[in-house]
This record gives sequence, C-alpha cells and structure tokens, in this order.
Amino acid sequence: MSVLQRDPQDMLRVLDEGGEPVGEVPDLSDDELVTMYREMYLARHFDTRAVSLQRQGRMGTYPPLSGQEGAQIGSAFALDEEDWLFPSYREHGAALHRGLPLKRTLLYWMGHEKGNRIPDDVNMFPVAVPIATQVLHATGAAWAKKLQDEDAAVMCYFGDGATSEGDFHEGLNFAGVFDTPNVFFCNNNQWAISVPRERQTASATIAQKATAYGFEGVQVDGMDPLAVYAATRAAVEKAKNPEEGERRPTLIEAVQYRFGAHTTADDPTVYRDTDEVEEWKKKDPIPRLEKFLRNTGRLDDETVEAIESSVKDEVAEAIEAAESEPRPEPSEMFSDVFAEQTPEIRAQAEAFAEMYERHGDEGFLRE
Ligand SMILES: Cc1ncc(C[n+]2csc(CCOP(=O)(O)OP(=O)(O)O)c2C)c(N)n1
Ligand SMILES: [Mg+2]
Repeated sequence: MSVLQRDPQDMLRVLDEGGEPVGEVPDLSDDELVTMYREMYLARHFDTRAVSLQRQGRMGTYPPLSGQEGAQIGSAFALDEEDWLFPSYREHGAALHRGLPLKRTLLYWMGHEKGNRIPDDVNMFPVAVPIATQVLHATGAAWAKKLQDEDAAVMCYFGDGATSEGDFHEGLNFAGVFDTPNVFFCNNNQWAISVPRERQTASATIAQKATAYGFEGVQVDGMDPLAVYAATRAAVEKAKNPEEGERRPTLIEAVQYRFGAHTTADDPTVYRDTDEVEEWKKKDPIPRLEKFLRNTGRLDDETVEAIESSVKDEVAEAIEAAESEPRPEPSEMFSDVFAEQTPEIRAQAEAFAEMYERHGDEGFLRE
C-alpha cells in the first residue's frame, strides 16, 4: 500500500504535463487505457454540448465538468462491479463510466424526474445537490456493507467546499471509528462557486484532514488520470481487504481545476483571473493522457479519429432521445420526494397547483 502510505503533502503523480511518466504506470491493459481516454473524451464532448444546449434554452441549469475528466474517469475506473458510487452534482463523467446512460443525465438537468432514476444494475446513488449530505449517506451505506459482511467499497465524491460542512466531519469521523469501507474522494477544483481554496481551510492540504480521523489521506494530481487511478485502486483494495492494523477508509484529495463556470448560472470572470484559467489549461488531462498513449504506441491518428466520430454520434443520439421525451409537468417535482407523500409535501403541491391554475404557465414563470 505504498501508494497510500505517504505524506499527505507529497502529491502522487504518474504523468507529467507532457504525458511523460514520472511515477509507476498502473497495471492496466492497452484496451483499458484507450477506453479511459475515450471516456474522458466523451465526458468533455458531452459537457461542451450540454453547455451549448443550456445556452440555447434547451436545458435548465447545468454544472460543467470540463478539466475534471481525469479525476472522474480515473477514479471510477478503479471501482469493481460490486462497489457503490455516491456522486455530488458534477460527476457526469464518473457516472457514464459506471453505466448511467447519458440520456438520464440530460433528463435530470432538463428537469425530468426520470433523470433521477438509476438503472437497477448500476450501483450508484442519484445526484446530491445539498453540499456534503452524500458523505453521510455513503458512510451509512459502507457501514451497512460491513455489518452485512458484503465485500464492497463505497466511493463518495464531494468538492473542496464540502469539507467545511459539518456533514464532512461527521461522516469521516464515523468512518474512522467504525472502520467502514469508504473511499472519500474530494474533487478539489480550487473553487466553491466564488470562494477560493485558501478561504475554505487554513490546512496546507485537504488530504491531511484524514490524519485527525485516524486513517490515510493522500493528495493526488487530479489532472493525471493514471495517478488518480493508482491512488483510488489502492484505496478500494484497502477498503475491502485491509492488512493487519490498517484502517479501511481513505481520503483522496484530487487537485484539479474546473475550466468553466460553477454552473451555467454563474460568470466566473467576475471572481477569477483568466491567467489562472490559462495556467491550469496547460495541465489538461485529455492531451496529457493522449500524449502518453501515442508515445507508447497505444494510440494513433486513426484510432483518435474513430473515437471522435463515435463519441459525437453517441452524444447526439442521447440528446435526441432526451429531447424526444414529453416535457415534464411542473407538478411532478412533488411526486417522488418520498415514497408516500407527507402532509407537508401534499400541502406544497396543493398550493402550487392553485397558483398554477391562477397564473398559468407564462404568469407563473414571470413571478
Ligand atoms: C448545504 C448547501 N449549502 C449551500 C449550497 C449552495 N452551493 C451550491 S454549490 C456550492 C459550492 C460547492 O463547492 P464545492 O464543494 O467546492 O464543489 P464544486 O461545485 O466546486 O464541485 C454551494 C455553496 C448547497 N447546494 N447546499
Ligand atoms: Mg470546488
């Protein structure tokens, strides 16, 4: 487990910005490495199209992931079939690797309740918008796995901003004490909307917070998919099969950057310099992995072109499928909050129906 047994400030790296190995390349087959590249490419193209759909009024608010593909795909790649994934709201890339159809992700951000429905064969929870709440769910799920003697790790994604929530402390503290099979994966993308990383915590790293909970914390270059894979794989294996004296949980801090806006509802130029964005773009995970794969003879022009064209078709088909669903009724937002409607939700649904009746679609949207 030497990958995890390191100083939390000693960032794990496998590829440098030019795609040259600077650490041990993980044991993945050529096919797996090319698939990893394809999925990152797919996530980027999906993201570009989703932002454009929102700009055209064909989708509601959307949180872009561009820049974070290496962290998302590299980490999801390290999960086994039986493991579980608890996302925040930005993990469309990790979700696609896991098998969530792109159409579902589009439906979710188009305001369809159907977008919340996870297929039965995908071990994943729905999007969590309230910051850090999924940390508690993931810790509870991992505890259940342990009590039921099931051999599964539980991966939980959250942002740098989430580490300031009480839920983060409660979840990680519980995981340490009850020794649950959790992988806590912090996508430190330097910003929590307009709050920069240095205003989030005075700790030198987020990874070092694990020390206080009694388990390992590792900082990894989040724009290096192979380093992310290596750290996550070691954490997943330890969660399920710890060695004598090892604690199951791990906190991984993946240092990265979101190239775009927090969501399509915000304007990042108001709070950050374009120079900063340009500096981080030099670390882009996609060309980095592409250079490595080309240099080692695993990828050539022909394969890249085939990937580009199949990805475009796949995204176009998903958009067509999502847009061919009938528009949801606004009242549907109340239907799946609980299995059985509570009196509070029923009262809200009734008040909403009355207002809708009175003001109609247009009047309602203006209010
Ligand atoms: C409990 C709660 N408080 C506030 C918000 C509003 N909010 C939405 S995203 C966000 C910032 C989260 O930043 P971070 O955890 O770094 O994740 P990122 O968006 O960068 O992926 C906030 C404060 C919320 N959704 N939930
Ligand atoms: Mg953030």
